[in-house]
Amino acid sequence: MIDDIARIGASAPARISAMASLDELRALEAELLGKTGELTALKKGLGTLDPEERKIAGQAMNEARSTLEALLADRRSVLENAQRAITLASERLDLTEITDELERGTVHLVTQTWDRLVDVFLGMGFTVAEGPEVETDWYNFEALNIPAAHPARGMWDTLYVDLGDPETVLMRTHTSPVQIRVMTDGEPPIYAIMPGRVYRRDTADASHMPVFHQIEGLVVDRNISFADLAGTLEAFTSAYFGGSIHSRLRPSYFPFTEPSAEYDINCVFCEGSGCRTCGQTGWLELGGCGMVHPTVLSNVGLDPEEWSGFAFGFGLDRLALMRHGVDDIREMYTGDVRFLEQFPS
Ligand code: FA5
Repeated sequence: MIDDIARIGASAPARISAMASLDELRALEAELLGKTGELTALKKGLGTLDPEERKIAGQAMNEARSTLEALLADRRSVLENAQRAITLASERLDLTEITDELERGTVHLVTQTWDRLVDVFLGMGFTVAEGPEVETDWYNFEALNIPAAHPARGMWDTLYVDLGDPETVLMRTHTSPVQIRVMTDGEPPIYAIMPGRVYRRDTADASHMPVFHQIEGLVVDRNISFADLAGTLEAFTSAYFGGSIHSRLRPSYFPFTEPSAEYDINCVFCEGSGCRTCGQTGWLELGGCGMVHPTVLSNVGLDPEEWSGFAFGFGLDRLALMRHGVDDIREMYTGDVRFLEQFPS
């Protein structure tokens, strides 16, 4: 029996270290030490030995079992570490890799357009002013010669703020109230542009958003004429769109300008020959303009006999659409990176 124990003990280290997986190791452990294992089978024969031999064989068997258990534990630890390393490698998150692939974002198309318009007008000698998005009825309507119940209020579907008397505080429907602020805060001569966000109860479609941007222009000086307005808009058009695009003014109506006009440019898609976007007219409408109404000048304490001026207001988002050939304004506001990254800043 001692020989059998010695044989098992001698062959075990090589057999144990040959085990390549935890499953194989578990099977070998059962073979060596389990209920039906080799040592257990020998143990059953101890009873047949005389007491002295039984003592020696029993001791040898215990030593062999302890040695095998230690070898099995060592091998198990090696295999468990190897298994853990494989798992860790497969689940590894390489954060440095993400840093490498991280791409620089771009300035939003609306912001790019805003910055570019400001650049163009600064180059033409204008200053920049801004006003609040929450306005009072006075600045948004009254001072602009649109009294309460004036039918022209229907031109701007207004979002009112639940503050103070009913319908006295509102989200500005256009940037024109900033004209009033510029004229009351400063003195002519005034050559200012006023970009900003505006709000209307408009349903979003390919050319409308309930929240969009406008850029307002205001000139007040002595002897300003309609020709100055037309010349300024033409100079802006070629500076912003390039020399092949021209402007035209069409008679229109705004309560705060007289005379009033719509400002159109040659269709940037067909350059004037007529296409689906411009409804075969060859022209695209970008905003309104006109000579500042004498009542508006009086409302801000300026003498219409001494001062005259012109104003304009364009859809800033629409300018961006025209310049970049985008056919749906809603694209600008989905936040879709695939759209935005087409306009690197
Ligand atoms: C005005 O808002 C006037 N305040 C413009 C003005 C200023 C006239 C100074 C005279 C003197 P209107 O409502 O037409 O006008 O809007 C001007 C431009 O804003 C439009 O031509 C269009 O380009 C843009 N716009 C209007 N509504 C929307 C909308 N829902 N979504 C996107 N752009 C719009």
